[in-house]
Amino acid sequence: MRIDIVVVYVPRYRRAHEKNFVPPITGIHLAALTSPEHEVRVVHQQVEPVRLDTDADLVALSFFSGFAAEAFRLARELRARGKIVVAGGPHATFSPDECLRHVDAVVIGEAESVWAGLLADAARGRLQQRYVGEVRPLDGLPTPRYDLLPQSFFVPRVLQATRGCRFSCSFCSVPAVNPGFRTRPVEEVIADIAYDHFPHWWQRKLVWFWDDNPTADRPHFKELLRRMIPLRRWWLTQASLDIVHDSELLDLMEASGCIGVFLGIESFGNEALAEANKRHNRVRDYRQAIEILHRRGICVMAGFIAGFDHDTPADVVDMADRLQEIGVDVPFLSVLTPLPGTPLYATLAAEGRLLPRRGWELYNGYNVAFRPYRMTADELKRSHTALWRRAFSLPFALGRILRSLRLRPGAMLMSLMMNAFYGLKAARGNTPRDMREQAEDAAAMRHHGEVAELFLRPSALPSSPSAGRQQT
Ligand code: B12
Ligand code: SF4
Repeated sequence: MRIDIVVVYVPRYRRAHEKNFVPPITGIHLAALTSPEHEVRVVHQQVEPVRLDTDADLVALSFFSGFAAEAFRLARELRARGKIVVAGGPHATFSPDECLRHVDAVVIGEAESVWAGLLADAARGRLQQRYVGEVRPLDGLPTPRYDLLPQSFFVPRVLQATRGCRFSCSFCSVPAVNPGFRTRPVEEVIADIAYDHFPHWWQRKLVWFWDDNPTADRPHFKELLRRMIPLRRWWLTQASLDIVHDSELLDLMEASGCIGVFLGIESFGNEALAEANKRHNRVRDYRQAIEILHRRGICVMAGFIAGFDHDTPADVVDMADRLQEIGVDVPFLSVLTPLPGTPLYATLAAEGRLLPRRGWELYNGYNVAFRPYRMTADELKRSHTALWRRAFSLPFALGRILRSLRLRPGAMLMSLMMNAFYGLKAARGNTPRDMREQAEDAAAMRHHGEVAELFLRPSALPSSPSAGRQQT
């Protein structure tokens, strides 16, 4: 069969947004899992259009909740042209019934145990509707098909050394999407890192771990870092703040070429952190933790969330100054989003606080889909936009760039590129889209008026993946 794997994307900014910095791994991983008897292509909608007149027999759509409306539109168009359409990913995992109104089959959970069977069934004309992936050990995963990526991606070598996370923050679906914490054999991760068929030196140099927290199993991660030292790469990852207390780990990170760490700092409010079940973060430790990473020359990227029950609009805007004070090099600013499958979703649904008539397009991390506690939904959106503008204003972005001049070269480069990127966006008024813009776009996608009623009523979803799962 000819197979197109499409990683769905919808712009989240008002105007054009250059999106070829770093690709998702999902498409090229699924392609690597695909038997060579099939002809496979990977389409990243963030950088290229999806061809509805494709000659593929089967189109596999991967999407987050925020992109579900677009995925359903694509499915409708492709099925009208006689294609078999299957769906997978976090949204399909938590909302399989909704997806099945738009696609021929859905994969719930991880694909490794079911993908080959699904394709064989499709080839024989015996496709079933639901395939439930098992949570298996990660041994033997293939190297992602980097050769199928458009060459324009700045950091094409994305990979995973682990899956899952040992924490359970209320707003995060990771514990449900990737249950437990699993590691890949070090040897196999090194094989991915050693892949070198990229045209540009920086593409060969850079490695981006798309893990949730690969540092959770210290012996495994330290062994990996020891093995990475001779490869002389520059690498980036997500991690938890507790890494700063492990000097052996920091030594190895430095020696193996770590240039950037993304920390989920989330909030400056202790009550908000408790509410988020993020008790492993302590506000008083932030500045020192970042300083420790800076002393190693590492660029600190950090995620912040606006809209916890304890937040007021002033607290939200104030985050711009506070993240600057603690020394964050690159901030990522989100609005609290009740993602399906999270404890937050279950709580807000039970409290009747999921806003009706707010479709999945508003579950994209930049919009408000629930009733906040100490402000209105509009106030939260407006204060988030004000936060975003202030945090990426020229003085703030420039200040961060100047401060990062003392970091190691790769880290400095990352800080420079990302701050310049977001700073220029802010200077041009290219802010995250507002709710009306996002909703209007989705309404256009729904032009046949047949997107499920669930689309307008996400509160009808199961709150855990198991509630939505059925055996085939
Ligand atoms: C890497 C990552 C990113 C990267 C790359 C984004 C990307 N498009 O891939 C970055 C940092 C850019 C990112 C951003 C965001 N992310 Co993110 N991200 C992840 C992370 C940590 C790993 C995903 C990954 O690559 N896994 C490895 C691959 C191999 O696995 P996979 O994608 O899960 O796919 C497997 C299965 O799901 C399944 N599968 C997936 N698709 C398909 C399709 C078919 C047809 C089939 C058969 C199977 C299948 O098979 C695969 C193999 O088992 C996950 C957390 C997690 N543990 O999943 C969050 C996660 C996916 N992100 C999430 C979110 C919400 C976001 C943001 C909206 C956050 C924000 N506030 O801005 C943005 C969206 C921006 C964007 N442009 O897409 C949520 C999605 C939840 C949901 N219901 O939609 C997750 C689950 C984390 C969470 N907070 O709960 N993210
Ligand atoms: S937010 Fe980060 S630390 Fe919390 S459960 Fe998700 S991946 Fe783990």
